[in-house]
Amino acid sequence: MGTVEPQVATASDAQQSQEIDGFHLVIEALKLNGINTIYGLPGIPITDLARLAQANGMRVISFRNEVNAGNAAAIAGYLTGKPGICLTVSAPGFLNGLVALANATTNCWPMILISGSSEREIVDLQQGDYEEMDQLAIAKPLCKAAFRVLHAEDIGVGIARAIRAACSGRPGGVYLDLPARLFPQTLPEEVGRSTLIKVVDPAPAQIPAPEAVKRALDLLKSAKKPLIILGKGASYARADEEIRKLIEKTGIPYLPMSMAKGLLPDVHEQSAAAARSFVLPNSDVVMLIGARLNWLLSHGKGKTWGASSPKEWGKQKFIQIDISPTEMDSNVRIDAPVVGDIKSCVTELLKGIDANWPKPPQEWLDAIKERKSKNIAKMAELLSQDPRPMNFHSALNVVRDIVKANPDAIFVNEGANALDFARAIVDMYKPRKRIDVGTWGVMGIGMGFSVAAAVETGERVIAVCGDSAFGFSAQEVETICRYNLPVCIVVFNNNGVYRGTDVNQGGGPDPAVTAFVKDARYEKLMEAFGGVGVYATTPAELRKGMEEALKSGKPTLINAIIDESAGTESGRITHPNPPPGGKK
Ligand code: OXT
Ligand code: ADP
Ligand code: MG
Repeated sequence: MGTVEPQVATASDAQQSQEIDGFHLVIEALKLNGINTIYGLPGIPITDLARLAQANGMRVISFRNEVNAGNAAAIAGYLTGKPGICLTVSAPGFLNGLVALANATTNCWPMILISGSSEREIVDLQQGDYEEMDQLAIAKPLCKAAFRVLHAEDIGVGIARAIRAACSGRPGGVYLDLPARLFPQTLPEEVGRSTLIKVVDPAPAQIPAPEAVKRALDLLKSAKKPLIILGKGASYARADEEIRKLIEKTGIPYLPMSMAKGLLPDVHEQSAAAARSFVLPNSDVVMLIGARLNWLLSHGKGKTWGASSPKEWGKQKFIQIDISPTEMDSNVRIDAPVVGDIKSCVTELLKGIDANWPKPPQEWLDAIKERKSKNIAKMAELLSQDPRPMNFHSALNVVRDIVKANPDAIFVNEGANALDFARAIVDMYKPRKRIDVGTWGVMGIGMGFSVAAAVETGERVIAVCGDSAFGFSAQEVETICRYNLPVCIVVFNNNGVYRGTDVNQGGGPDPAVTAFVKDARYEKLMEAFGGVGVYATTPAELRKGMEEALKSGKPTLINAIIDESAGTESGRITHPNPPPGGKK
């Protein structure tokens, strides 16, 4: 079928009608849907689209590498519920953005990657265009949906479909392929505008079946050792009030996964976070709310759950609230699936919970309390030490205080030890304030997440990054300075990946594969771009640097010197790199 040439008004028309081009149709379609920020990196063929977007009142944040722009767009989606937009050039720029798009899809965050691309006829004949690549085909397996638009009159539908695909059901990443020749196409202005679509109800409520709600309530009521696990889906669902009521009305202990911390304050008496390895194997009914039984929850079986052999699998009975029907039974049997959006599901559950709801047996609560107080006492002992050089505990003891004093600040966290110790030590007090490496445990999210958190929320941002993790996106320190964002980066500098003490086992002159330049002066990177650099060797210097950064709102990088021998390999991942010979 030949291409449909856009019907362009001719000069002979009674009145010279105004025309609108593809550039403006894309911009207007985004703005029509309340999307006013683009995270990207300019270049052929999308530089003019970025310029025009900025000229037409959109905020366009330009990065130094598209993966960071993509990470920013992904977390913007999580933080706002609207799809974050990442704009890249073709081929290599698209591929850099694809890493973040795949990560957004894995984490169920709404994001749209818009990339310019080469013309179909050249790509399909593989005739060697500039940055030639069949981007749509490459994106499809790695994201939730992927679309291409060839004609200006289809831009409205293309953007609408991308928004709806990103936000509805299980949120995720969507790829939108815009070949270069689309942008200069024109339509009569009123015709062009009439093709734009304002998406109605992009994330429709999905009401659970009454029998599913009843089945779940009956099972939960029968529990002698109930546990509720809150995942990042529960944070994303913005059902904060409903979830708090569910937990407090039932009196059931809860375990927040890392990005669900703060849905209820971590100091809440029903939090079982400090008794994790006690409650998981000893619970008898577990209600998952927006949390998958994936590797982070040991797949719902094995030693973590007191169910090492297959005959013990299903030792616990599971209730799972999730918008994805096919998530059920993914790892172990789900006895009471409740399929729907979390807000609707929890609202329906609450209708069946009144003042007579049987509280969990006191012995269960007392056993948890006892384990919690043991772990908290152990932690307090570690936090009270003040070694030189600092270790993770003494540095994080400062961070813990600063976050407590600034509960509205967004806390970005990446690394291995820098991540794992922070998860247990730094309490969160409000929902959607902790953003981290997520389901994939991906390094390099730090600066992209920090930029988007500052841009989307207007709050202060505290980013605690391992020195390796920071290195993945360090160049965006310039981006943070360029937009003068209130980001306080704390680099936990222990001279390497996991630690700085490894040696080259071959005995040669090269450093160990995990080792970095010792005592690297990361703070000078921030100073190079006009920000504030702090070199901190003590908790007092770290505290002072953080307090000043939060007070001034100036881009700040604190190079926190951490004992290079502190920390363990791969953090707390239960299956670290298998050593040679396979046995530990
Ligand atoms: O109950 P028990 O007794 O078990 O105790 C638990 C809690 O009850 C208790 N707890 C408490 N006690 C007292 N008080 C309080 N408040 C409290 N709260 C909890 O503490 C313990 C632990 O609790 P936790 O953490 O909840 O429990 P647990 O068992 O750990 O939870 C299990 C998991 C799996 C949920 C948890 O461990 C988890 O979420 N893990 C995530 C791990 C992860 O994702 N790590 C990042 C990836 S590691 C690796 O992949 C790295 N790489 C490779 C790489 C990556 N990832 N990406 C890319 C693009 N390229 C390469 C690299 C390169 S990490 C990394 C960089 C590392 O170097 P850095 O320099 O950046 O970092 P450093 O390590 O600092 O040098
Ligand atoms: P965590 O890593 O914190 O345990 P996961 O990313 O594993 O969380 O799980 C998030 C789950 O939440 C996904 O299965 C996703 O389908 C689900 N989810 C996301 N948003 C909603 C929502 N609004 N309603 C119901 N389920 C949701
Ligand atoms: Mg390190």
